[in-house]
Amino acid sequence: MNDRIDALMKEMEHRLPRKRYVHTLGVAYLAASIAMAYGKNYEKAMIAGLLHDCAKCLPEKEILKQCLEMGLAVSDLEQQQPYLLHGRLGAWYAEHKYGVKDEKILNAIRFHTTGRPEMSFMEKNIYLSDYIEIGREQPIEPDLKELRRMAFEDIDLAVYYAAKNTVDYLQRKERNNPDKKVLMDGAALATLAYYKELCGKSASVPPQDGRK
Ligand code: DGI
Ligand code: FE
Ligand code: FE
Repeated sequence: MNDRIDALMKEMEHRLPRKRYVHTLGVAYLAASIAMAYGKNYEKAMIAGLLHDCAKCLPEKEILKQCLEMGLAVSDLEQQQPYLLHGRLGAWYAEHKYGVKDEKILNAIRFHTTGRPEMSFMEKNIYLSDYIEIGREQPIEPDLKELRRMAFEDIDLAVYYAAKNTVDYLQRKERNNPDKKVLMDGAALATLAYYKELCGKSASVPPQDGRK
């Protein structure tokens, strides 16, 4: 293991609650494995995985406050749901606190919650690894077996299903809690529309949802 990865691992272990750290390690090792399967740089994937949720565990008010202080863009929707900003703030931390200069790693952290159209391989890898890492199991949900296999074979198609499951999940949540409206980020819908178009022909029967 290279020293930088080892140091970041220790840093995250120290800073994150245990459950978030275990998820973080799951994402980091899975992202490294997916990178290996496609002949990509697995150490960079591991760094992105280790840092993707580094700003997740702050109170929402604090996330919003820090984003505004750092001059990061905040939409009206994000103002109402600041947890959507943890990737953007996390990318800022990665750059300014953890010394990450690689723009691909920073973007993978920045866009990991909603994804976006035309993602780089690294962005797709972190978006997907975050969704399917082994800790993402819920006894009440069908498993993610098919999507986990697909991630190693057709990453665009796997991204499409992950985006579809996420949007379906949020729409279901909105239906079940009519008083507490779930605000869908335009980026999540744009991700789904783009990968649906890209994979249109083969996207017929989606694997089941495993989103928490
Ligand atoms: O930080 P993690 O929990 O590991 O995972 P994440 O960064 O993907 O965040 C997951 C949550 O984000 C999940 O509950 C779905 C939610 N989410 C994704 N896109 C949107 C969204 N929530 C809202 N309200 N709107 C979105 O567009
Ligand atoms: Fe996250
Ligand atoms: Fe995560």
